[in-house]
Amino acid sequence: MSKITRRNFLGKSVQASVGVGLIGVGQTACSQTISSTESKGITVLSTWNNHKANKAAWSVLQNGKSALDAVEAGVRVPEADIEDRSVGYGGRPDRDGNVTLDACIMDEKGNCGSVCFLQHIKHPISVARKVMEETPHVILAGEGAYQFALSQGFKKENLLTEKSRQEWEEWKVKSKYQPIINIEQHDTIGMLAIDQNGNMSGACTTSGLAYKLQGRVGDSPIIGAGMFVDNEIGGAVATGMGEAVLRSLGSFLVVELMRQGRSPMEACKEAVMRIVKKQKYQDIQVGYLALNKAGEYGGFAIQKGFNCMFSQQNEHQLIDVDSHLKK
Ligand code: SD4
Repeated sequence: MSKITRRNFLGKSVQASVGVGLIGVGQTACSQTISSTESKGITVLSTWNNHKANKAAWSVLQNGKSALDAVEAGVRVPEADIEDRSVGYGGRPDRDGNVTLDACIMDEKGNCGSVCFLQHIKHPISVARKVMEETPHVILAGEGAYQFALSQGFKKENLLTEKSRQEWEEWKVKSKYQPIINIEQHDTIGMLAIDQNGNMSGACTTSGLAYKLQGRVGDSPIIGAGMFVDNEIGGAVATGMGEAVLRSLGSFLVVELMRQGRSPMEACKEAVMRIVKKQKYQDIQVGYLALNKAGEYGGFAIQKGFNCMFSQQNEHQLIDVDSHLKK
């Protein structure tokens, strides 16, 4: 039986974790050579406390299936979960009451697929995979994505739950658009996995920011912004205020920084610091997670309160991620 534990993943304690040999996140990153590190076996990393999603992905990997199958199966869990208010079914609507979904997926060969502004379909990640596998395109949007989903056998469903509808009705009284850090920007799932062949894939899926303008698309379905995988190096995922991630193409940046020798945590930190340097950051959250080919992970966020699920060696850990702002 796998077990779930909780630990802190703050800058200093990361270094300390190297000592216990569990994960080598903070190892003298700049000089780290990935090829010299022994494989740590199948691995899953996801944003926020998505332990059910990690476990679903884990069992797919344990059955010898691909990282691509694992990330799809993993993120389908919150997509179907009515309690997850930032993803799929049960997600908060835009300001006109429409639940609109964004998702993308990428495999170890660099193939990718994405849907954005998709309505009425519970599993946008599976539609994104179909875009990747069944079309010559990368992104389908809106009505076109919806029609494509229907043509692939997906069913039309009402995704606006009573709870979300009531909250939206209450919101309309004042109609104040001010996303709340770690609440309305919370729970988007970005997931990276390494399978038994050492291949990495990634997925990201969200209903985006609550009460956004109709038609708004965030970072999550944009390859290189919400998620990016390069099987030679590693992958990265983002959560939080999508506009800030889009302006800096964050996930691609994190992977490129790892290519230059940064550890996963250092790469995430530098990508966060680019936002801090060039954008208004005080009232927004952005968190990055990265996983390199050796199975080492790291993360960094603007604000306190970001955490992640890390699964390796049959252990699932909920880990607090370090941040630029400490309060
Ligand atoms: C977006 N990045 O649409 C997403 C929101 C998010 O947890 O990450 N929520 O901007």
